[in-house]
Amino acid sequence: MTAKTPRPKADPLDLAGIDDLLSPEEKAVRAAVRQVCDTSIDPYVADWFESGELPVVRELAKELGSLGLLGMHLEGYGCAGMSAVDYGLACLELEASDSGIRSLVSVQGSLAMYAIWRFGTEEHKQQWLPRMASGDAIGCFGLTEPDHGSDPAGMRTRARRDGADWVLDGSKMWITNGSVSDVAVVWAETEEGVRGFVVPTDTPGFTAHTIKHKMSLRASVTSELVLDGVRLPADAVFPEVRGLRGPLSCLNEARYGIVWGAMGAARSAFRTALAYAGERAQFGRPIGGFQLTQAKLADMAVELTNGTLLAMHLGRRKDAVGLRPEQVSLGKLNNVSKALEICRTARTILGANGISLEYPVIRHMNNLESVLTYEGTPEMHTLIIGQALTGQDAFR
Ligand code: TGC
Ligand code: FAD
Repeated sequence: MTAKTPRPKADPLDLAGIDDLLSPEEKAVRAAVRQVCDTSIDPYVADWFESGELPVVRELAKELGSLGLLGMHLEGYGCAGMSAVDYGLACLELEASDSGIRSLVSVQGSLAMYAIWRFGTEEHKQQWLPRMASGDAIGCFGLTEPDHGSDPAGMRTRARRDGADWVLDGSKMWITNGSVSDVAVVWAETEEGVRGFVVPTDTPGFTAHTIKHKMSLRASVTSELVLDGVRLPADAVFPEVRGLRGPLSCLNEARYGIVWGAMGAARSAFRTALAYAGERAQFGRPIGGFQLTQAKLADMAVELTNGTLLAMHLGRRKDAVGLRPEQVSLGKLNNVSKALEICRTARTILGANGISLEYPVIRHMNNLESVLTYEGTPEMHTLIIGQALTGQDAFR
């Protein structure tokens, strides 16, 4: 650049120029996801949130499936086989629309499909993965129970042998996609430790009840699963994996997507607050002209940049050598907490309008309260990092 070349105008949503770290192919993936968000999600999502329903869940699943977004980082069986960074970029764009829609995709691809892809038999994979990749079948992942959330080791759901069959009894709570699922991956205690089961949801004894009265993740189906003498054939179980290693391996995948996704919700709130600060005038000038507002906006831009860079680093590392659980925890802990702070600050900049669903800010803020809790609370991720740092287990 010569001294006379004018400096290109700064992109307020990417002050550090993180975009330059993306290849043209990665930018194309991002643009394709943004387009479907712009046309099929953004015009409707505030209404879905307000009504607490996702009436088009099946159509949406098929549309997302046709774009290759379901199980997009898995190879074979109709899955797109994309990179971790591609998957992260998709999560970011989806969550810029709504955390509930990113959750639909995360639970389908990173939890239910990943569990079957990683631990299932060839028959499980053939039966479920192509239909799940296309969005023709929806899956859920049942780990949490009413009395066992952070500590799944205490789960009470039991699977016992009855002749060649398995019989499952128990319940799972707060299960995303539960009442719209065709298949549930259910983790249950057996005589040999925790094992995973592939449960078609039309199996007698399986029921799912939608949880109402949520003030967060309202554009997402959340359910209680009841397993009352659910009889499954011998081959319904994941053959090899035993113990919590099974479900926790799947959580690594979904938590990774959240590292990116949270920055999408933050970006949307920041963009809204920045525009509002430029238009809203008080005391005879735009509120963006006051130092206190600028300090808020600058802090938000710094945290958005830091979080997106961390996501990018973890994505590149995942593609190159894989991630250790504490590296995923670092990203989930930081990015969700910072995204929530960004949304709360954005809400203050919007004043009274900040509490209205006319703007996306309070929707993102409320959604992130769920994202903070699910896939491991901040306390769990703090303790996972603490364990990695000190070698001491402080969970119990
Ligand atoms: P611990 O004794 O540490 O470990 C048991 C076994 O698991 C292995 N392990 C892991 N393996 C893979 N990935 C990880 N991240 C792993 N962490 C541990 C470990 O090596 C051991 O293996 P082995 O072979 O020696 O038996 O287990 P613990 O009982 O002390 O628990 C550890 C703790 C607290 C970190 C874990 O329980 C935990 O992460 N709790 C949080 C529960 C949670 O996050 N639930 C999420 C449910 S799903 C969900 O929320 C979906 S939200 C919807 C959406 O994603 O959009
Ligand atoms: P608890 O474990 O009871 O924790 C309550 C509080 O105590 C938290 O602040 C926690 O950090 C703290 N705490 C617990 N233990 C300790 C400790 N040792 N030290 C310090 N603090 C501690 N689960 C699924 O299996 N599948 C899903 O699809 C799914 N989807 C979800 C969707 C939504 C909208 C929500 C809200 C939850 C979903 N969950 C799902 C459940 C989620 O994973 C759990 O809510 C989460 O793991 C926390 O469990 P809990 O709610 O029982 O809280």
